[in-house]
Amino acid sequence: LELGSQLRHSLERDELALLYQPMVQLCDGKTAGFEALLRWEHPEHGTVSPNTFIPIAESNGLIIEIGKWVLRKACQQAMQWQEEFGRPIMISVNVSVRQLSSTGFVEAVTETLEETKLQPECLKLEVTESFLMQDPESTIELLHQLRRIGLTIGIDDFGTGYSSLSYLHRMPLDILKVDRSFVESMFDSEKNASLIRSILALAKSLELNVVAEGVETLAQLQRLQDLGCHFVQGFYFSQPVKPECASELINHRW
Ligand code: G
Ligand code: G
Ligand code: MN
Ligand code: NA
Repeated sequence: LELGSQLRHSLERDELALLYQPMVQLCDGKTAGFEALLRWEHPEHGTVSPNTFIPIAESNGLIIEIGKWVLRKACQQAMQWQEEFGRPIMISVNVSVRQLSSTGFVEAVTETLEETKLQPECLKLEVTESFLMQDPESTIELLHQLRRIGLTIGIDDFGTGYSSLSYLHRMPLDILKVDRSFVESMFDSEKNASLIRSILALAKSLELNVVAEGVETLAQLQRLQDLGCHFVQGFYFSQPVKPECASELINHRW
């Protein structure tokens, strides 16, 4: 059977799972929240990366159902942590282009929040730069609707797409996530170092908080802190982990 039709059964067979990667707040070294990252535990192929199956789910339409499952699961988990730890825990969910553009997306998010009782302020949606620029006028409207509900919106993988600056400053956004390729190469040359400085300056002028992704070394962490980055994420702190392991990171001081 091809992967696409197997994917169709993955939900009912309980083969999808979310891992959680902590996002660390630099001003106090506290865990600010987690990004939910989807995995498919395939009975024969083992763990399949979302890089492989999300494009399939996008093309056969399953992304809508999978996306709803991810959203509900992540909100339930955040609510469970809130009850356990007595304070709100921020959760970030990646949403794909087709999911965001589908009719009823805003309603589906609203329903999930009502069902799970999670405060909207605890939910962050990560959208890609390419999505934002695909149809900027309707995107601006959609983001306003999501913002009115109370959600936080972040641009994921920033710097890898082609953002129009004139549109970017009109987009109702809260967070800019610097793509990990910039963090990876920041010590390679003076040019690369100034590139990351420029992204941070842009974020500042757009009044966006910055998350640097893919932080793997102490040197990267220190430089990012000096450059005024607000949040960091990466293997230096933790890989994406199962919910039980993530629980242990909530009160950890980094
Ligand atoms: O977790 P990992 O680094 O393997 O993720 C690979 C890619 O899959 C990343 O671009 C990430 O944003 C994307 N991804 C992970 N989880 C989800 C999800 O739940 N929904 C969508 N649409 N993309 C996801
Ligand atoms: O596109 P997005 O930013 O959502 O992708 C998240 C992906 O990045 C996940 O698959 C996650 O496993 C991966 N990731 C997270 N931290 C690091 C890191 O420090 N180094 C590398 N190479 N990948 C990372
Ligand atoms: Mn992401
Ligand atoms: Na990214």
